[in-house]
Amino acid sequence: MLMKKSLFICCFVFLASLVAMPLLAAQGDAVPTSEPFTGKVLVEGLDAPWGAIWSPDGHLWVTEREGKRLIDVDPATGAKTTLLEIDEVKTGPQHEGLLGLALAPDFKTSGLIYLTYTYLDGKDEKHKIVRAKYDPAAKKFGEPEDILVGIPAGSDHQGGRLLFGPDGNLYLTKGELGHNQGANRCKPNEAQTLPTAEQVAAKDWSAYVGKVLRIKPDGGIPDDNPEINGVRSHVFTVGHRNPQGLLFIGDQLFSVEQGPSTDDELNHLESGGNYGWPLIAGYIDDQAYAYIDWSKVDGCDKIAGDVYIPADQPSVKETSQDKSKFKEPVRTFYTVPTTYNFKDPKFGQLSYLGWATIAPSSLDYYPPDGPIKAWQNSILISSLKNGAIYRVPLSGDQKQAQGDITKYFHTPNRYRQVLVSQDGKKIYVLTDKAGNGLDENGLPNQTMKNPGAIFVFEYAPQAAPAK
Ligand SMILES: [Ca+2]
Ligand SMILES: [Ca+2]
Repeated sequence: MLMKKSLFICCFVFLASLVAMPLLAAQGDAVPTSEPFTGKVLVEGLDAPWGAIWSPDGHLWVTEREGKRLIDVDPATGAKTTLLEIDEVKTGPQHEGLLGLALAPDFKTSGLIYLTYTYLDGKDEKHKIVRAKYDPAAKKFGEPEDILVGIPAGSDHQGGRLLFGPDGNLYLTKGELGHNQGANRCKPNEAQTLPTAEQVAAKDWSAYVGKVLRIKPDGGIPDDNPEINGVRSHVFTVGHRNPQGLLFIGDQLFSVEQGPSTDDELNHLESGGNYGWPLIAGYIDDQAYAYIDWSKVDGCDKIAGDVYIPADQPSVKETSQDKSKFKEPVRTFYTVPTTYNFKDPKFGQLSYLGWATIAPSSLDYYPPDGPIKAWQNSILISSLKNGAIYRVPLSGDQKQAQGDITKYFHTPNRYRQVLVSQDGKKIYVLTDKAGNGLDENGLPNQTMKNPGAIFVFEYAPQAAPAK
């Protein structure tokens, strides 16, 4: 089974009302949904909103990936102002541009915000982290200062989520640039490649693809970063595909990453851990995935490489690895048998939309004392492909997933980030401005209903239940 039955039971009540009503039709529309949430469009037409955080005065600070801007959005009215524009940002249709942002823990005194984006270094595309200082009089940020430059970048799987930990260090998710698939299928995947001492000394960060990095606020390497294969670098964890979500709950770090044709992952990240990609997708179970190094296949550029297992190519079984060297995910979305139909004709040319994945893009935490009782101590995950929020309840020690996954707030859009309001009563969702997803009937949709929007779903226990 692709999904547990309970997932559908929960969602149908909510979905039914969404389909029946013109929800989220236009900016400012307040449209009743089924109890207990109402939904509205706060703002629309942003230039690919990618990351959002709460500002010190309770506004949303949002990066526009293609707009190359950091903007302030009033969460009550949707009014927006520009805080910073960065001309140097190199944009692309999907993965390149201004990405994550993080407020310095000492913002009140330092006024610093950290941002991460792709840029051109000569002809080479790279990825960097900068910081900029807030000018309260001008209500704008000043010229950014480089913190860490020369991180690899490319046209696919950039990662890009940025977060401060309770340890005062910065964490950055870095994808493996989509190597070994699609247009980049003949480039070797280096998510398992480790930096050498010589590379670190030369500030050659080429092995940072497919990793989560841990970085001092001045760009340096923390003294207590893991020594992996005898080398300490910015690398905190290894073996990721396209990690786009990062979350601390207390001092516990979680991530979500996009799997190949199955096995999107929720991971609990531990220092020095190896999360398996591309040798392993999801659990070490040989289900619907085996690694093929296309760069070593004769005539690679002439073969229409795909990400699931072609019967006629040499592949490496997951179970041939030493299991003790790898960390398995907390949860997958979803693990399916090798016999799964990856080419369901109802998805036409966009067959990947029928694969057993949700394309997770971010995650946030619903706290144990939040007013939505059923949601307490849960992780919320935004889905690009399905335009929905998935809720994963956690165990009491907040380290394991527990219970059924439920799905909420589906619309024919791609959800880039989910953010819980500070009072726990509202859920904010950023949408992509373009791309492919699934419509109300679970069929391919190439026209986003609310491009570049921020939605607000408000908990409304007093609202009448939907019939
Ligand atoms: Ca993994
Ligand atoms: Ca597997």
